[in-house]
Formats: sequence, C-alpha cells, structure tokens
Amino acid sequence: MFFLKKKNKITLIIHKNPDGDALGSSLGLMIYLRKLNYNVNLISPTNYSEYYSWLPGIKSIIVLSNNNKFFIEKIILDSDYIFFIDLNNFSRIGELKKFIKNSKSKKVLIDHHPCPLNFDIMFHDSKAPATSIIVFRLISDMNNLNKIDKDIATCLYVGLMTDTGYFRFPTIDSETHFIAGSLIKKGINIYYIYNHLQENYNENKLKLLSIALKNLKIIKEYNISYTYIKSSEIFYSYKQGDVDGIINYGLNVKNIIFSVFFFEEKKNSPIKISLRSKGKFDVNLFSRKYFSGGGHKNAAGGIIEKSLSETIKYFLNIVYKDFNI
Ligand SMILES: [Mn+2]
Repeated sequence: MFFLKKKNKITLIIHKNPDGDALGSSLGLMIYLRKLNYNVNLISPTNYSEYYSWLPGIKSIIVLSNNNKFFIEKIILDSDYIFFIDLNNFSRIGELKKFIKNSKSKKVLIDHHPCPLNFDIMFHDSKAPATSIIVFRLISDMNNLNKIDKDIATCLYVGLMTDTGYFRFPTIDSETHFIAGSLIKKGINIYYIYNHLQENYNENKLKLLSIALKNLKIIKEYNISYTYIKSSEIFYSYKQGDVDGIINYGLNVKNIIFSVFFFEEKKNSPIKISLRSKGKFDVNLFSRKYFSGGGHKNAAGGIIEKSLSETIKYFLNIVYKDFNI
C-alpha cells in the first residue's frame, strides 16, 4: 500500500451481515492504518452480530441506518481511497452501492472470493483462506510487522480462525499456521477468543440448532443433506448470529459432500440459504446459478424470493432433474 499519501482519507467498507473475517480483517487494518496516522473510517451496510461485540475497535464501525445516511454519503464522497474488504461484488454492500457510484475516489480491493470485478487497485488471492491473511501480507510487505500489536493480532486471528472453520478447512496451508503463530507471538489470548466465539452460546442458539437437526434430511443417492428453519418454528427472540454454524452439522454426516440450510427469518421474508460442500463440488457456482448468491468453492450463501416450501421444492427439482456430481 505504498500508494497511500500522508493526508489521505481512507474508507473501509465490509459486506452485509459481516462475518468474523470481514470484521477481523477490516478492524485489524483500521487499527493498523490509524497507527500510521491515516484518517480512516470503517462502514458496514448492516449491523454485526453481538457475538463479535468484544472485538478491539468494533465500536468505531459506522453501521448504516436511516439516521446517518447523509453522514455516510459525505464520508464516502470525501475519501481519497475506498477499500472493499472481504467482498468483490457490489451486491454485497446493500444500500451503500448508490453512494459509491457518485464517488471519484480510487477503489481498492482486499479480498479472497473468486471472480472479482475490476477495481483500480487489487490485492486479491482466491487461494487465501481468509482476507485477514491478505491484510497480514500487506502489513508484512510494508515491513511493518512490528506495528502489529495485540489488538490487531486478535482481529486478524479471529478472521483467520472463523474463515477456516477453526483451522479445519482444506484451504489452510503452512502459511496459515505460520501467520497464526506470528499473531500468537503478539500476545493474543486464544482461550479468551474461543470462549467468546464458541463457548458463549445463548440458549436460543442451541434451541434453533435443535430445530435444524430435527428437520435434517439426507438424500442418500446424491450424498446431499439439507435442513431448514421456518419462522413459525422460532418461538423465542432470534438474534443475528444465532443460526451461524448450523450448516456445518449437515455436512458432517458421513458420506455427505453437499449440504444446504434454508432459513425463513420472518414470515414471508426471502429465504436465506447457506451452502457447503466437501471436495470438488462448487457451491459458489451452484449458488450463482440458482440462488443469486456466491462465495467460495466449498462455502457460499444465497437468497431467493419464494416461500420456504416452494424453495425446497425448487431445490429438490434441481437435484433430481439436472444434477450430476
Ligand atoms: Mn472471508
């Protein structure tokens, strides 16, 4: 990032419903750039899950709302650079898209999702297991690893661990562990981090999981599993983040190589879809084709404007008629 000049105003933008990697990589970069005395704002198009509310710097995130639209528009129009972090397609930034259109600032991409749009400056590697890895590499390329403090290291570690399924996914390699090790050397408290992300479930999260497990279906002949949660099955207050991770249970069934989770958050709301696969089957392509979504080869999301029962029918039709894995 040697292109940056002293007085530059930088805006960091992350994707809707930011996950651990979007939050961790952007917060780590924000804290780092502020240490170098840059003027940095970090904007999210929607709120973040309270599971992440303990992350260093998270209170600095400006979350788009009806009250701050003009303020955010001004920040975007005034910036010299806009960094898009952990996304590469403007469909991921919701309403912020229209502010970006009018902005003359240089657009910088820092991301690891496949098939990016063209940006003025690109730091992109679809083989990187997390965007946090790319942020670490950028800091390293500036010869500034000594600037990584415990807070920055904590943020980047959270991105790394959440996007690798706690260091389990096939995307990880020796660099992943080398970087994790470098971050641990900065004094992060791994137990504290796990405790906040994995061992801090509220009761509702477990009850939602029980519904999804009860609804789990296996299609043996295709090695597929799917499950769903209907809004009418949610009897307690649901909070963002409560269904995160549910998708993995269906994929962990023996011989399953493709798993889907359909979520009807509210009555008549569009159905949110999570897709996971093992091995060659590409859920990014599948979701782009059938569910207006995308992501990575083995982990993707999507959405569809149908009822839950229509969505499942539509999915099963695809599976039974056109499917060859
Ligand atoms: Mn990511």
